Amino acid sequence: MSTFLIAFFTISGLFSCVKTLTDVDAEQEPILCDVGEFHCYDEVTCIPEGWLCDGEPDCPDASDETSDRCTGDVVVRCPLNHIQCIGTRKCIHFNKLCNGAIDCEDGFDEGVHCRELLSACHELRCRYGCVMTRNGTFCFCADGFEVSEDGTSCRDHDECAVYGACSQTCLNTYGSYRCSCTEGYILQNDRTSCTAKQDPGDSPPALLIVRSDHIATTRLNGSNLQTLRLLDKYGSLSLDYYYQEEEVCWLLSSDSTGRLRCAKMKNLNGFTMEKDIKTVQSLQNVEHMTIDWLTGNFYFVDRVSDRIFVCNRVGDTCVTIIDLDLTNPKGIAVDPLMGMLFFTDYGNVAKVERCHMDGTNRTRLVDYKTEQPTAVALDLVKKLVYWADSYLDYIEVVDYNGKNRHAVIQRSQVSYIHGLAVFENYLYATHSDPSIGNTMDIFKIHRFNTTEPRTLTSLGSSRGAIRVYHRLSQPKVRSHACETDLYGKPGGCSHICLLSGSYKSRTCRCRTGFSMGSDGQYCKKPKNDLFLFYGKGRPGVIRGLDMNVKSSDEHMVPIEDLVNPRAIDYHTESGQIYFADTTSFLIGRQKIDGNSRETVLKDDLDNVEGISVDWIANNLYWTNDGYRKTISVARLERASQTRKTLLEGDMSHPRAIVVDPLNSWMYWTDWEEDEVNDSIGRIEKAWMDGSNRRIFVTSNMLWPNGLTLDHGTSTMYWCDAYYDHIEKIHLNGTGRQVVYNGKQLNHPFGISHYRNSIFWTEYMNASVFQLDLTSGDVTLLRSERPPLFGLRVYDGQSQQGPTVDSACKSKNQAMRSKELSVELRDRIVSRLRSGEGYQNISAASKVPKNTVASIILKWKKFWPTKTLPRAGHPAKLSNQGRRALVREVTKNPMVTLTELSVCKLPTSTVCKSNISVLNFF
Ligand SMILES: *[C@@H]1O[C@H](CO)[C@@H](O)[C@H](O)[C@H]1NC(C)=O
Ligand SMILES: *[C@@H]1O[C@H](CO)[C@@H](O)[C@H](O)[C@H]1NC(C)=O
Ligand SMILES: *[C@@H]1O[C@H](CO)[C@@H](O)[C@H](O)[C@H]1NC(C)=O
Ligand SMILES: *[C@@H]1O[C@H](CO)[C@@H](O)[C@H](O)[C@H]1NC(C)=O
Ligand SMILES: *[C@@H]1O[C@H](CO)[C@@H](O)[C@H](O)[C@H]1NC(C)=O
Ligand SMILES: *[C@@H]1O[C@H](CO)[C@@H](O)[C@H](O)[C@H]1NC(C)=O
Ligand SMILES: *[C@@H]1O[C@H](CO)[C@@H](O)[C@H](O)[C@H]1NC(C)=O
Ligand SMILES: [Ca+2]
Repeated sequence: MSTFLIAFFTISGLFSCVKTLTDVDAEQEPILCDVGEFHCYDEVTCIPEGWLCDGEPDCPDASDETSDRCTGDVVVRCPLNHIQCIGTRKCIHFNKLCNGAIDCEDGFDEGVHCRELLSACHELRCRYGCVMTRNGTFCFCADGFEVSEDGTSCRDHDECAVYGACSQTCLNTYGSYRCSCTEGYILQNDRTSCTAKQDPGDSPPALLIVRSDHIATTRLNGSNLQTLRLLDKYGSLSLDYYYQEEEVCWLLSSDSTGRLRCAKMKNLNGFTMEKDIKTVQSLQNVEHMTIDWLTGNFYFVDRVSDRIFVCNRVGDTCVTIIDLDLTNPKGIAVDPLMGMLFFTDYGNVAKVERCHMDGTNRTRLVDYKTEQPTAVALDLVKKLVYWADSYLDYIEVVDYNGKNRHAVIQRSQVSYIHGLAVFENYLYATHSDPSIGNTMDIFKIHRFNTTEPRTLTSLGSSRGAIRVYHRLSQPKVRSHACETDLYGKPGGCSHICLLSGSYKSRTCRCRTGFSMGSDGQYCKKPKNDLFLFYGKGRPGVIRGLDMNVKSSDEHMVPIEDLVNPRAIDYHTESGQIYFADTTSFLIGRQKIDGNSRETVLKDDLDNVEGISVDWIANNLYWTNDGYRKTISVARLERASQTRKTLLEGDMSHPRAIVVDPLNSWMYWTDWEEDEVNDSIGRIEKAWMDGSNRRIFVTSNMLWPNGLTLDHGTSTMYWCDAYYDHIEKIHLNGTGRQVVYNGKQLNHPFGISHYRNSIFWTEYMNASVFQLDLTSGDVTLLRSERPPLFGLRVYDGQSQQGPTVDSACKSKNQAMRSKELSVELRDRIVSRLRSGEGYQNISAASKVPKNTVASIILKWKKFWPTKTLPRAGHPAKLSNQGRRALVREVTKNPMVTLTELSVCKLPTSTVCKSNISVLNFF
């Protein structure tokens, strides 16, 4: 197994290089390498010098990665007043240069230069002493001092600025320095190291290790390995503990949702009172988890939906705190005393980041010379962040501000670090090299004076997490900002309290579907739900986004486990989001509160690139781009029994669709493949029963992508992914105009109108933009990982009956269509059944025509038609009426039904909204 892997590695790493060489080197003739190339020891391969010691064997004999070549360069850094014996790990004091005794093995420190450079040294006029090396001279100072800028005089050396001078607190003094330890630790005889004090009754520090089949504990030296609990076969990758509550929690990633379990552990003696913590968000794809030991909140990294979220101790509230600019999040660690969270991510830019524990004030600590950062661990005393990089095979450290970066260890033994913990002078790490098979090593690495990692123990297992179980790993404070108040609310927050930038400051957040009150504590159900939502691929998910960029309220639970949710729409009455997943060939729905996920339609669907909800008749329209190109409709309920194809053919690639049930028109876009032969895209329209089909817009159009209507001004907006602009046109066919064609438009996909703004998604650049139609300003709302698909503004108020609101409000504030009394409804219906026209009913009952229309619509929808007496049978268009309409429309092709004012036509029972139900079921 391992030989095979290594062979493969070599071939793939070298492919371009070896291939050209093997043609030439048939006789194995030694070759010369160019400047900037390294000659492998096999004498036939040249590799770029940059590939030396990069952790990957590039020479066939791996001579570019030998330990004598590579480790020396990286790790050896000589102390002050010392010099490295070239090519070795040995450092000698300046005093030993030219002292007549050979101190470096190769005699580098002695030689003729010692005599020749005497006069040069004399001229330097060093205050303290002069160093003579083979290639030059310079001054040095007494131990504890360093040469100042003038190159000759001496000043105090700040030893505390050197990584690892003291294991905890360091005090610089003139000519020297002093180490001390913080509370709970004792200074050791070496005067630099601190070890944890053991109070009577303290359990001794121990390692907690979780791996595929059990949770185990050992002493810090690897002795006394004990199994605390066996796990089922899938096991866990993640574990943490809550010292104050003597509780250990771990994640079981086996079943479809993932499970968080916690148990009490007294004195490392096995578990009692084990329980499940049910979190409202799925933990299926969580690999790293950590506990904030002040509040008890759990922090999770979801590696599939690429976000970091936090759940409270009981799991009933979970909120996402980071989901932007996150591509492959891995390790996570918290310092609740500082209110800070640290995490690693490797996407386009590999990075180690920091933010407050509520997700705010995000700051990059490291974003260069890191390729695949994995685990992170914190030194809470010195405020240092350790992280492992599994591509560059190192563990490095920076401080909380991203400064003072230092390599702790770099060598192939530390690739594949999954878990990392810091205690006293050591790092503890779990390591498992997949090519070596099923073993997990526990390493102990001195973090200030690294020689080799010490393998404490090897366990038969794959990856797993590690923690040092000790009181001092989770220091307490007297009181923090999320302490529960008199009413049992943490930090006074009604849902969840997150520390933010310090243990003394906090942020309240609300669970999905609630928004924060003005006091910043109280969560309420928003009266009018209003948010943006959009579909995205890789992984396929539909997410919500507050229209106010600054707010982190979440109005909808993300719809996950999708592939390519390209088309989306919503229905406010049922609170449902509808989506077409083009790769799964289905149309589904889910409520914005995360409930009632259902497949609405799944047979006979090809590429459904556009869907639109008719909220008046409760129907769903969609385009289908497959072998058949169709526009179809079905009821929202019982969709598969009620589906019907309205239009077929004469389309190239039907895409977006939008219905205008107020005026009974539907519009859809049709792509052309390319620009040859003057082919053109177009927007077509038809009545919502499929009749009266006609081309609405066609010139200067190729890939019209999204469609959206502004009902207020009777305007349609669309974006063209070929011409990269956003256009508009009045629904009466006049006033076509480009509204925006700025550089942000690269391949616009979804578009949605709300009030004075247009929102759109960029497919490849994966951004969500807002265009202010008045000022022309464009704002970037969100950046995502591509691709992004359709987008809509969910407006709880938008799906009203036809102009009911304005018409009624002016006459009678209290009278709204939804509140019409039952008697009034009955009266209207009975008048209709007796054959009266809308006009008359409206006049007689003093209810606006449109309201009458919508009542009739509802009545038709729910009334069992068969049992109706003949006279009251819902009026279909009479032939006469139909002909009249057609005549009118053909005379004036751009007319809309509003203008047509169908009620004026000879058949009085035909009114405009009537057409949207036209009884095609
Ligand atoms: C001496 O030469 C070595 C490499 O040969 C170089 O790294 C070093 O900086 C040089 N020292 C001085 C003082 O020039
Ligand atoms: C490991 O540490 C424990 C105490 O922590 C000690 O009793 C034991 O002797 C040590 N084992 C070894 C092999 O050093
Ligand atoms: C946020 O972080 C920056 C450093 O990146 C810091 O200067 C600033 O004070 C922090 N803001 C808050 C509110 O803590
Ligand atoms: C570092 O470790 C080595 C070997 O364990 C030891 O000889 C050396 O004295 C240590 N150096 C310091 C500064 O502690
Ligand atoms: C496009 O042009 C090519 C050659 O110019 C021709 O063969 C083809 O039939 C044309 N296609 C259409 C749809 O007109
Ligand atoms: C078309 O509609 C727009 C806006 O509704 C209106 O301003 C314009 O006068 C209309 N044009 C025609 C020809 O009806
Ligand atoms: C969008 O992406 C393209 C290429 O992928 C790039 O050239 C362009 O600058 C990006 N535009 C924006 C606004 O990010
Ligand atoms: Ca000093």
